[in-house]
Amino acid sequence: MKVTDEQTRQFREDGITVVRNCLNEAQLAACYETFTWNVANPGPYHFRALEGTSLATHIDNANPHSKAKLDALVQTLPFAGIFQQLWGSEHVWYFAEEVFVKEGGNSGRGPFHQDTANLPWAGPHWGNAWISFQHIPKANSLEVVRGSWAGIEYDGSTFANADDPTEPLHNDGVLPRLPHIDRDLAANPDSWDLVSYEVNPGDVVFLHPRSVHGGAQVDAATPDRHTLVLRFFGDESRFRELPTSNPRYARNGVLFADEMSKLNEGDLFRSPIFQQVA
Ligand SMILES: O=C(O)CCC(=O)C(=O)O
Ligand SMILES: [Fe+2]
Repeated sequence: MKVTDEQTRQFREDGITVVRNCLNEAQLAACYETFTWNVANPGPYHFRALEGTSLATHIDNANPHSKAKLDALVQTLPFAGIFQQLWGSEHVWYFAEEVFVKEGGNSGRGPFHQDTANLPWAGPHWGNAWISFQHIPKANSLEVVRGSWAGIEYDGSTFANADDPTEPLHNDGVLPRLPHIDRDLAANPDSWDLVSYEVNPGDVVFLHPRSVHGGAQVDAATPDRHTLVLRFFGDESRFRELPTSNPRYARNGVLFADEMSKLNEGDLFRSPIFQQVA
């Protein structure tokens, strides 16, 4: 699948673009089947801290039970070629998935964050394919702070405090605290330059995971959002040590921690555990 110069420019500059009708019906059905299985069979990194709060969302990351299914699935999807073009990379590797389930119209906006707060990554050739299975209006979609992928590396969000989405993950002063984007926007809608796209099933949003981003709320008109995120990396991707104060995320992060312990600061991000797709 060919992407346009404008989509490439958007990804490289803004950190986000959308490809309409990126997945055909069969591909979308295969993605939904894997997504549904993944949600029904949570893995060890199933994140429960938001349960019972106004942000209640089923989030699961790199579920090892689904790895074989997902490695097979990504071979049938067009993302390797798309990322080659968006990045200008010869090679593409598949990292892992994350799932987000918001249901019943009650979940508020997810905390803004950068995936690099808890994943030991650096470099331009990283990308999330954000696949939602419902029609999602712009107001309920993923939001990215334009250009932030190349800006400040902030501390993460604990994702555990519904009253303060900026509660720091590492909290050791190494990385600056996230700005309170929701509060700023409530005071002045022009305070942050956000990019988001209305999507229909089959459309895929591509974002650089170092972008400051967050998933908007669901509501009465759009009560449910089921999202499968597939993460990829290319030639210019490197290992970057995380701050070491939070034992859960120290240095290697929690995902594939044994593999990550073999890499050192600045090394090319390579491991046989990640399937090469181009
Ligand atoms: O869909 C969401 O609510 C958040 C997505 C996200 O954080 C990601 O793609 O990394
Ligand atoms: Fe994220």
